[in-house]
Amino acid sequence: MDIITVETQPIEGQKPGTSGLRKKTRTFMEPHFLENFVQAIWIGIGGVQGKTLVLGGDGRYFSDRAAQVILRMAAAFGAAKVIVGQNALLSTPAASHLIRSRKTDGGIILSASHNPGGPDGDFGVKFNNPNGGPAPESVTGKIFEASQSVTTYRIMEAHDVDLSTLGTTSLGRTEIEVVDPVEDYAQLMSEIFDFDKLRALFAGGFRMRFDAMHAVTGPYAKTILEDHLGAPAGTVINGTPSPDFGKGHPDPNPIWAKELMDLMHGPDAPDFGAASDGDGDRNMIVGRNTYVTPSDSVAVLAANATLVPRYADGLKGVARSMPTSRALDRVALRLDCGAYETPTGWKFFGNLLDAGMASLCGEESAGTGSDHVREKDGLWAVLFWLNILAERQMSVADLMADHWRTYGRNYYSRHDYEAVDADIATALIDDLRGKLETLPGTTIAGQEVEWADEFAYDDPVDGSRAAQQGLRIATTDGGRIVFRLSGTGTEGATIRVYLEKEETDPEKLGLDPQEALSDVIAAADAVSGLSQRTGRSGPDVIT
Ligand code: G16
Repeated sequence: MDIITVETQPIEGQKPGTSGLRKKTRTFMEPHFLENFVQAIWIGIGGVQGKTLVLGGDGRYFSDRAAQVILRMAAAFGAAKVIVGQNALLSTPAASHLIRSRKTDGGIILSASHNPGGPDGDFGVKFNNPNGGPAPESVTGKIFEASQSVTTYRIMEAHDVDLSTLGTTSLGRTEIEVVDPVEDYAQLMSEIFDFDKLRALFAGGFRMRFDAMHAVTGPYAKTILEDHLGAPAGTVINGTPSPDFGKGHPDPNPIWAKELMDLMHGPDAPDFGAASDGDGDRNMIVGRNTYVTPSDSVAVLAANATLVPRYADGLKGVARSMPTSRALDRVALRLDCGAYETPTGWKFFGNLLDAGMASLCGEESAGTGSDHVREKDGLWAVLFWLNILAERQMSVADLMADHWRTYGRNYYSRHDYEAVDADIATALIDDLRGKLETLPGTTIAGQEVEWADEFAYDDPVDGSRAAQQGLRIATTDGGRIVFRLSGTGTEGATIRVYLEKEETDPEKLGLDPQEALSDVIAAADAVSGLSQRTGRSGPDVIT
């Protein structure tokens, strides 16, 4: 097997975003695009010679080809070993767990998360550090730098490695171990949660639907929910991963998981519904006629954490991304534990988790996780909810009502404007940034501004600073508007507007969120001129 050196030149647009490099699949399939980026990763992490890596992903279109290229490039660079999920499948949290439990030097995850797959969909490549978490900006910066000066890459000429058969083979001197993608992860879940209690719950007739959205969590959910916990066959729907996610959009929110939402709001709704995304790190929680926002979900998990064996002694601290609602802060106040506010991006939680400052984290973008891995974890969140429901023996609706009575409610919604002309979106943010200073004390659409700023984060562990992480406007009555541009889109720009309003009046805890937020929504439009500048009459997605 020869190692060849291929001449190339830097390709524009290889700057990792919120979570690795995400592009149109066809872009990744262009000559040298993937290879250049992998070469940049190897350089950015200081080489892979003698190292052990994990490799896997959500099985989307082009993953099989990309995995073979990465294996041949790892071999060409002298990697000692690559641990690969069977058929190159590994959910993101399972990959994180494997990186940690096998004490490897990191791993590569092939996924564009919740974005659609297929030749006309999206693809992505992300490097995770030895702690199992997404590489921090200090590393992604080096990878980007390397991508800008790459002129050659090395690759081994070899036949495809058989990734369908479990066991160990080799590629040149590099050992390739193909592992069951589910086994270790399922074991970890059984150590965190009270599986006996969950078995009893299902044995008692508790009905649940888990929508795997034709993505990676299908095999994980079937094994854990149906095989280990005894949920009836058919509990998991859309459970076979397909390269184009059944031509769907594997994003677990009320828009894209409509099949599940309709079921949960229908006459024969089961007790509990949940969904996960393309790579298994996001989750949606829904009870009978009750959708739980991700911001509320993490607050509920924190408030009830001691009911779960792993967290029985309490939480070390909690963390949320800045745009996530402050419902979690209310819980932290009562628990008297540390509460941290980080920029959007799971990578910012890594240091807090590693330092033992936080043990539970959550984001408005349907991500919840803990220190059991260093990624957010969809199925873990679902099992956490099940464990709480098994202990508290009440419906999701009653649990939420009880939570809001105890802590107050943070009405919350995110409005997304997708595929906006990038220049228009940038100008909108720039102009708003320019007038933030003048806003305090003024009234916008009936809302009095208390303070306004641009969020910057100083990491309390390593002192690094992340600037320009979103524009915040807070109103005197406990409302908050946040504007930022998404770092995961692949087409034009996505403007995200995060809307929040606190409510403690017991009479006003059961409103429809869009109704409760109508003043804040009007103020957001008035202060930014969003609808006028983009020509849009409303958001593309409301979550
Ligand atoms: C990624 C990040 C999350 C982030 C989300 C949305 O999630 O890991 O931390 O909240 O993107 O980011 P943005 O608002 O910049 O689009 P995932 O599930 O896409 O990997």
